[in-house]
Amino acid sequence: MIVSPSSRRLRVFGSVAILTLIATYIHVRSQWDEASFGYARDYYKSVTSYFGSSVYNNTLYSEGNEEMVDQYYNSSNPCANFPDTDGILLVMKTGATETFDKMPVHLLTTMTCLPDFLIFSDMEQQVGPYHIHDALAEFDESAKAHNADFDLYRDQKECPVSQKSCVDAKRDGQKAWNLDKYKFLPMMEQTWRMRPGRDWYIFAEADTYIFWANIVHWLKNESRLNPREKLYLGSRSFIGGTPFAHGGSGYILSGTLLKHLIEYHPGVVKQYNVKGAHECCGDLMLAQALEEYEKVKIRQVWPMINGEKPSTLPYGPGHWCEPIFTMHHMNAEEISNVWQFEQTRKTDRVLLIRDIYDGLIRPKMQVSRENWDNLSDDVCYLNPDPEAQQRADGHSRDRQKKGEDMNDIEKEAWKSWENCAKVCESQDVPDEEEWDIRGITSRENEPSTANDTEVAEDTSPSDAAAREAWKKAMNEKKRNRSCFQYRWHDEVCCTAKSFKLGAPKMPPDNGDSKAKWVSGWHLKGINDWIDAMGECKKPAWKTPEP
Ligand SMILES: *[C@@H]1O[C@H](CO)[C@@H](O)[C@H](O)[C@H]1NC(C)=O
Ligand SMILES: *[C@@H]1O[C@H](CO)[C@@H](O)[C@H](O)[C@H]1NC(C)=O
Ligand SMILES: *[C@@H]1O[C@H](CO)[C@@H](O)[C@H](O)[C@H]1NC(C)=O
Ligand SMILES: *[C@@H]1O[C@H](CO)[C@@H](O)[C@H](O)[C@H]1NC(C)=O
Ligand SMILES: CC(=O)N[C@H]1CO[C@H](CO)[C@@H](O)[C@@H]1O
Repeated sequence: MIVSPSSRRLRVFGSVAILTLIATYIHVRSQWDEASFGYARDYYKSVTSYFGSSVYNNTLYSEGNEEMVDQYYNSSNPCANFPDTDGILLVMKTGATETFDKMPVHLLTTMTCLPDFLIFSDMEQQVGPYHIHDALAEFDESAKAHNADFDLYRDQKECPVSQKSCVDAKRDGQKAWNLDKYKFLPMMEQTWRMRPGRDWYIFAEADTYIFWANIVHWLKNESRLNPREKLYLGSRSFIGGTPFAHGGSGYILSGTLLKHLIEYHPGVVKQYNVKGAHECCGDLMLAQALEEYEKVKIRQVWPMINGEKPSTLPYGPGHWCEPIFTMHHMNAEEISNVWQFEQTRKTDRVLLIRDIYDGLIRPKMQVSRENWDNLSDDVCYLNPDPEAQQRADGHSRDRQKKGEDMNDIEKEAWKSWENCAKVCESQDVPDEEEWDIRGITSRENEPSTANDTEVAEDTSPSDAAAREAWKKAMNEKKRNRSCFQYRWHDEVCCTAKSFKLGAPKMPPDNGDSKAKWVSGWHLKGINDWIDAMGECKKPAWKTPEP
């Protein structure tokens, strides 16, 4: 081998340099050990002891939920009460433009306790140590090339900066939605290939929160469902008469069903990739594929699998003693809060919808809020004047109570928010104390019986029985309430048959008091209803409907 003088010089120089580096390293390392690292360790110790080893004030603890949650949040052992998810796989779907907004909070909360999961997107991505798979990687190239829905897919790969910067500049959220439907079936195929043979596959979106303790307990113990059967479970929606499991609420496939769909029908993914151009939504297409190839229809698990979040859930009849499995439209802050709620609950019994209300919503309820939409829109009262009817939105118009069905209070309800509030007030039921006042009056009016002194006794058996009967009837009425809250805006009064917190609403530009949104909660009626319902004796698990 011929070595030129200059390269020999380089080699000598290189060796000297490396030797020098090693010597320096050995010399300095001993100092690091005592100095920098030691310093860092001591600093860490002092910080943790100051805060009491990852124990913090529980920011959810507030007046009204002291009975529900601990005052302190001990975050040192988050997975202590996490269920054994053996045999169950989570598959979460997101999109490249939102991955970094939505995924980190999952990775900081529930996913820290999951031994395994898959994340799919419309581009291969990496978030810290977590890999995001491109659901569309194997999509037929020629099918992609001639499909405008794939513009975003191509643009994303060209984006020289962060996806967020590229997409913000275009303000084109619709494109991510158009692309989303193509991910569902390829995702099924890749999931089965990468993680075959699980009992259950839970599919969710990046804005879905999963209550793991409940869903695992139900799947493994409570539901009596057999994963050897072909099962497709979710919250049922319809498009064009076809029932399907709403994707954002999360849905569940048994391993057997996924195996059959993917292994026994090799053409299904390709066929639906083509079909995608003519269908609105991927969750619908999945239902179509399951029906076409496996004759399997969705089984309804709502309201346990749920499309609302704590602030929009309609608490009340049918949404109270039911356990909750999922919630949807959850932003990162909401996900973190619900996780913290689960972590700081004082009990580990099954989490019911009413617990969400008691722990997270009740402390926020107040008599009224301005510039607020409480989502009251079950029954509406409008100005009967034709012009006003014309002005109102169709939704409120369609939900009007018929003139002849209205009482006097309801007839006036559109005139002001105060009038609107009276609709709920008018359903109030007298409290038990009033029995004594009323009871005496009614007894005074009774014809006197053989022994007057006995009638005056408040404790006579017949009297106690009457009191009980009255109480029962009043309780019945309390539970039967149909107005819990109202919203008034521009001569439209709407009331709701459930109670929910809702969301802020932009104040009107012109300061017109008629245009202002006022939302109110009839707290007495809500609390009466809650009292009349009593404790939930046991969780109202729903049997999946065929
Ligand atoms: C915890 O909350 C209390 C009051 O509730 C407050 O005085 C204290 O400073 C808080 N501690 C920390 C570490 O924020
Ligand atoms: C916090 O939890 C850890 C682990 O469960 C426990 O060892 C520690 O004592 C707890 N700290 C407090 C202050 O309760
Ligand atoms: C679920 O069932 C298994 C066996 O059927 C049992 O060992 C386990 O304790 C049950 N878990 C719960 C939370 O009931
Ligand atoms: C409950 O309400 C319905 C409809 O509002 C009514 O028909 C029924 O009589 C009510 N029952 C009681 C016990 O008040
Ligand atoms: C979720 C919901 O029902 N939102 C409604 C709130 O109120 C406005 C105004 O009536 C409606 O347009 C929304 O649909």
